[in-house]
Amino acid sequence: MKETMNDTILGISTAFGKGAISIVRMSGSEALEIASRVFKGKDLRKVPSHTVHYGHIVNPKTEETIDEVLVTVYRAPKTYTREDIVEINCHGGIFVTNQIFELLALQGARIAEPGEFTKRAFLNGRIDLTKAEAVMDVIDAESKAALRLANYGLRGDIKNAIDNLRSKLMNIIATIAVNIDYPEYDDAEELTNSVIKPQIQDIYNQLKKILAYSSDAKKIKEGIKTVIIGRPNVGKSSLLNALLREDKAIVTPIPGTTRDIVEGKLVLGSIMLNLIDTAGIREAQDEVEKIGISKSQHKIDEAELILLILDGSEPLEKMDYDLLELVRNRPHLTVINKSDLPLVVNPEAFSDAIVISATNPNDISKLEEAITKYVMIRDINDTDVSYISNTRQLAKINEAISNLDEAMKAISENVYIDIVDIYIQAAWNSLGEIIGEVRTDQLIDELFSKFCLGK
Ligand SMILES: Nc1nc2c(ncn2[C@@H]2O[C@H](COP(=O)(O)OP(=O)(O)OP(=O)(O)O)[C@@H](O)[C@H]2O)c(=O)[nH]1
Ligand SMILES: [Mg+2]
Repeated sequence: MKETMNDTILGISTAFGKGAISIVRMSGSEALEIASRVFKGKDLRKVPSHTVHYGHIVNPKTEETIDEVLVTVYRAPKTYTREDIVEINCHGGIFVTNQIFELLALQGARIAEPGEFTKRAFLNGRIDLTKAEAVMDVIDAESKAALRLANYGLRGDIKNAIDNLRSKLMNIIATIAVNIDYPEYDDAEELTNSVIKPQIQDIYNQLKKILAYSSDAKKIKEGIKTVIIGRPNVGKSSLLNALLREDKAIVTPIPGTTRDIVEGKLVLGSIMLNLIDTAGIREAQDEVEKIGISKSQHKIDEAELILLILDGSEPLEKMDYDLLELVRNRPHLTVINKSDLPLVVNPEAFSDAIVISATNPNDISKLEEAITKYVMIRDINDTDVSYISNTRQLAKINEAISNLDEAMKAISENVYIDIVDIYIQAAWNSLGEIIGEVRTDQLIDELFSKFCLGK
């Protein structure tokens, strides 16, 4: 069915499955009318906005009662979508929820596309694109810090920062357009060099700063890819299990136990690690192990943090030295394991080794502290910068940066001012796409389709 903005949409806004309550939601000009046809209680068309009403959902044809419910009525424009909204809180069974949903659909409400409620909020001008994307980030947040970042977006910090930069660009565009005669400058060339160029440079610097902080923001949102490596039997899987507090990977005294990648998520305060346990690296004994080892090597290349595990109870082998060399120029921590056994590896020989036993919970806390310290994400309370973690938004920031770079180059080369103007306008457009002031229908459709149903 083709979406239009005029019809009344219908969605189940709670997660699919059995629960204490479910919420069936409608938005649109017919929402109150449709709801009142199936609701026995007060006349919903006459109740004030933002009020809750007790009653029953009754099939108007059969007069059969379907559920006892609470209905909340929100009248436009102070609602999530800026349209009339009705939310039915029913009992949280799958069957009963679907019954109410179907009944409303039969009365003329159209089943909403994923994200269509939020899309309406955007199209009706209640929120900009950065806020819409922040709604999704709030839902997806997996740690305290990720939630805090999402809330910056929701509060409008990103929109404000972008608006501010865009209005500065608009000033430059206006200056060029009116071609003001500055008596104190002999010619246009001097004007662009001494007035316009520093202004562009300033905006450029601010965008660069956003980019610099965004890598932290991305890590907070998506987690840090952390790979556990080492030769067979050093205790990689034991360590993964200890960190996850779960028997996720198989542990045996037989070297070559882990043959495939085992993954898990670990939240450490404000950061999240995507932990990956790998097959121990050695001369493979068979085909399966060979594949496992080659996967391990791939993971090392993609890692944002490597935990290199050494067995402290045995003399180091050539493979240990090879691995130490491999991680030398990559972000890594060296972990000497099995410290409950007599140590033959001297920790002093390493500048930064952490000595632990994977079997000792205190040591696991010690390792977690070391990881947190090593990763050291800047304090995200820094209010001076807007953190952007969204890939689409970052691509647009990059576009704006390269256009401003071109503009400054053009000025240095004394290129005709109209060309400079084109680059500045392109940058202004790229920033406009971040907040959705410049947009295509395709972008909007794609973006909202990533939402859950009923949101
Ligand atoms: N004493 C002692 N034994 C440990 C410790 N950590 C792991 N082990 C033992 O070492 C053996 C190998 O442990 P795993 O965790 O399977 O080692 P791995 O590095 O994953 O081995 P592969 O998967 O074969 O590469 C098991 O018998 C563990 O119980 C430790 O801190 N102290
Ligand atoms: Mg293992």
